Amino acid sequence: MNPLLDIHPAVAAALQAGQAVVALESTIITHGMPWPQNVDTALRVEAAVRSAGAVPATVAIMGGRLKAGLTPEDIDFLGRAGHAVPKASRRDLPLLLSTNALGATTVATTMMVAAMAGIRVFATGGIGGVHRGAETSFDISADLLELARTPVAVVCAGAKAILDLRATLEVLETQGVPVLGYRTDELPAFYSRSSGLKLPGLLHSAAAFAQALRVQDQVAPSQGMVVANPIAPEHEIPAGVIGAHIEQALAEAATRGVAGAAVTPFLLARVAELTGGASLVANIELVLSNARLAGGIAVAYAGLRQA
Ligand code: PSU
Ligand code: MN
Repeated sequence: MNPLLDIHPAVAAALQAGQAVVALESTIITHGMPWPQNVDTALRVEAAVRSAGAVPATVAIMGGRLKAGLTPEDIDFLGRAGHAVPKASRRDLPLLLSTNALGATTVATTMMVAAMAGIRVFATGGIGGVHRGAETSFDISADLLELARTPVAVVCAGAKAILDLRATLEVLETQGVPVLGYRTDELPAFYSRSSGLKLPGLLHSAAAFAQALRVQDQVAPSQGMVVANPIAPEHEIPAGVIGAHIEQALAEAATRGVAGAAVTPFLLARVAELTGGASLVANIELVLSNARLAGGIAVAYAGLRQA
């Protein structure tokens, strides 16, 4: 095992016994939602994974250690600290770990830790992607490159329309990453079910995703997968409504010169403010839905491995 990794006893016991485990990220807690909804949601997401029959492993960096599985006290601490916790993507690990720092793991680093621990399935809200204007800014999330080289399935509601979704799908295609819809053939756009962008394929059940992961283990064992689960219709914010707020947040980011790792947290927080909190409700509901689906996939996958 990686000497920098601590696996929570409940997670270690489940992995040892070949039982289902679902990884969860911590940047969504510190940078994706405000306190106290962030802590409440993180604990509800863990409960949703348990209800599906799997063990949750929320991932973070604490005291210079990689953690797979946190205590409720750890989650509360991270949630209250919020933006004071450094956002940790792949490039940040040597600095944060060697200086005993705290770090909130993004999709990229949560995948890395999940793979080290032997966890195949991960649930979150949305992945990072190609930012609009990337042809000049070169701002492409490290999440996309991680999906190309780390064998973890990320169950998400697609990616937010703050990004260039078409370019995001193109990069994933170039990198050979399967992006499969759960009962949809369109890339979901986080708050909205539809983006107008066709996916290469769709599957209809958790069991079918588990089969696809088993096959991927055999044909592309170092690759990730995007499981695109659209927000439930009753929680959706139509693209026409959210679109204007996204445009305004993007314009403000440009005016203020927000760049680098600060771009995504800035846009997420601004969109939540501009929608008067409506986007936060949608965000919470879609993460819970992703946790339930991820739990189902992890249970089915564990069953296939034991068969
Ligand atoms: N998208 C969301 N919510 C989030 C994030 C993205 O809808 O919380 C977070 C995730 O942790 C993701 C990260 O991995 O932002 C991407 O940041 P960047 O674009 O800097 O790679
Ligand atoms: Mn970036």
